[in-house]
Amino acid sequence: MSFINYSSKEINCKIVYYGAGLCGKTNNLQYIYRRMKPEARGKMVSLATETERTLFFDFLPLSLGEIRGFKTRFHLYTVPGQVFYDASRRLILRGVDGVVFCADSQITRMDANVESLENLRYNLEDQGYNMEKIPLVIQYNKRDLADIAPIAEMRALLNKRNVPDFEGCARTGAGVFETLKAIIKLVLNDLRKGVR
Ligand SMILES: Nc1nc2c(ncn2[C@@H]2O[C@H](COP(=O)(O)OP(=O)(O)OP(=O)(O)O)[C@@H](O)[C@H]2O)c(=O)[nH]1
Ligand SMILES: [Mg+2]
Repeated sequence: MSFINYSSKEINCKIVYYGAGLCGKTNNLQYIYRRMKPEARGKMVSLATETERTLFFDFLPLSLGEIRGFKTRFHLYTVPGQVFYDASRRLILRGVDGVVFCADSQITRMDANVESLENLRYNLEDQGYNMEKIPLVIQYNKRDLADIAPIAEMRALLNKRNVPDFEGCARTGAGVFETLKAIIKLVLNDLRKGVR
């Protein structure tokens, strides 16, 4: 739920990067962190194992200037993709305003992508959100690898709602800001309409 504080003139929005294990969610946030000006970003917090798998979440707050006199902050989170961390994913989805679904383009990961998208639907609806209405953007990540599925195939499988989608390579940063800008735009549109 976007948090609008009228006395301090602040808007806070929460964006969650969701997707199967190792699809590249943490790499998205790391790239954003590296490229944002220090005055626009807060500290990035990562709770990860030694092998860099996200254990609980990553968190990166961004200050994106003012909208009609309100300081606007976006709080970016990633969920842990590993199947057994479902309780954490549910917790992190609380109060979400927009979701980036990060898909792994490798052919061998298609089942994991589908499973993760279904898990997102289940967890959102469990908390009273409508999967068909929540601001959603899809990123087809790891386009730099060799054994990847064609975009048309991934679209047919993962983007039935026809939401904005982008090819990406989170390691080099390709598509990362396009994805972020698109989800911010959708969240702000909803905010303007007073949906949330
Ligand atoms: N080749 C390639 N590798 C990538 C890309 N994005 C991420 N990786 C690699 O994939 C691995 C996993 O990336 P993470 O960003 O940690 O994945 P994650 O989705 O946060 O994984 P969990 O925290 O386990 O859910 C790392 O070794 C990354 O370097 C990409 O676009 N291309
Ligand atoms: Mg991670």
